[in-house]
Amino acid sequence: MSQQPIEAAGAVDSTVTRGARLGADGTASGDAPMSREQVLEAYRLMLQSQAIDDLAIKLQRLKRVGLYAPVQGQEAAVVGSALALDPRRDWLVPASREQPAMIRHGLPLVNFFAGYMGRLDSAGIPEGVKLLPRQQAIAAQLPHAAGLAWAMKLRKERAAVMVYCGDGASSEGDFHESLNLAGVMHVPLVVVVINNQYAISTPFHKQTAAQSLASRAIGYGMPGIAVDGNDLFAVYAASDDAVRRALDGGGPTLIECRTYRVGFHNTSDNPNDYREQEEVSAALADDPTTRVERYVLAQDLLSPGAMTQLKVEIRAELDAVQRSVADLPRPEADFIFQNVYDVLPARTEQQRAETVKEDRR
Ligand SMILES: Cc1ncc(C[n+]2csc(CCOP(=O)(O)OP(=O)(O)O)c2C)c(N)n1
Ligand SMILES: [Mg+2]
Repeated sequence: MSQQPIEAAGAVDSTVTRGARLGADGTASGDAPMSREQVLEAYRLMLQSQAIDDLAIKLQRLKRVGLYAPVQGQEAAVVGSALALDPRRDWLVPASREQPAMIRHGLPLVNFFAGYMGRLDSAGIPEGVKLLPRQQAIAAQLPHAAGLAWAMKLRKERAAVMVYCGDGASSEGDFHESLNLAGVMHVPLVVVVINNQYAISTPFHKQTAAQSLASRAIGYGMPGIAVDGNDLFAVYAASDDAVRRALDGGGPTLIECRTYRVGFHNTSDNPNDYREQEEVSAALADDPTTRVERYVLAQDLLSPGAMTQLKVEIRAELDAVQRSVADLPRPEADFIFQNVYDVLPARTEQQRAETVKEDRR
């Protein structure tokens, strides 16, 4: 077999994209890659994501939510990529911090809150919604996504699969195996790596000696592109290109969105233990939603009054949903022991009995 030509490296653009992009002051250079309706949809989803973060953290403090991982700081990366998909056609495979993408793809708010508030009977993904569940096991969603994309190809269905993972996940074996398979089988997969600079407390430079995660794409024989993950337009443009390539039989793409996890890893984490406040302040000053908000005002897409009204409506809707979910029946305590084993092992059976007894007190 002849050797892979070295020029293949030329196919890989691992630099941060330039061109028609949205700057920190809210001005776009070049033509906007999104329509007016798409910008407004993105802005609404970004505001809703912020409101969900606030509400879920409050509910966790009230012991009504078990654990929550906020999106804060990553809204443009998550929303900009998800908006490149057609939910009726394409599949979305999340990691565990892509809440607005899951909602945009068709997960109803009630089901979303039911999952976090332990009303598991109501938390499922409705039939027909092309979405996989949140994945807590780091990188374990990637083999599923590569397989799903391969299935689309085998079935000759014209659909793209978008899978998310973090910078930390990109150091797992599952990442390598999945991207390698996706490259070899030339499947319609878009891998969005949300590089938020941390895997819990481990900063990027301790996770990898590489300068760029996008440059890994060359090893899998696919295009790799790094974008400013706080720039809605840059993320959308790169994702839209990648989805089109997937649909047109051009195979997989790796997109690295460079952003910052402004919030804590999750509600059980204290990031002040491992990072400096100046770093967080700098990220806060480059908030991705503020960029879009400035653009929306400058382009007169919404008046200041309509913007305030929208924020009030979003919060009121979430509050109503969370109240309705709180009224749903709780599952019995032994629910968590079902659907794994046919016959429970002795120790697990003992735990089940203790849990049920504890719950009846
Ligand atoms: C297989 C596995 N190993 C370890 C963990 C514990 N863990 C939870 S989140 C996390 C870090 C993930 O970092 P990253 O992939 O960058 O995603 P982020 O949390 O920053 O969104 C780890 C190690 C886990 N959930 N699964
Ligand atoms: Mg991370």
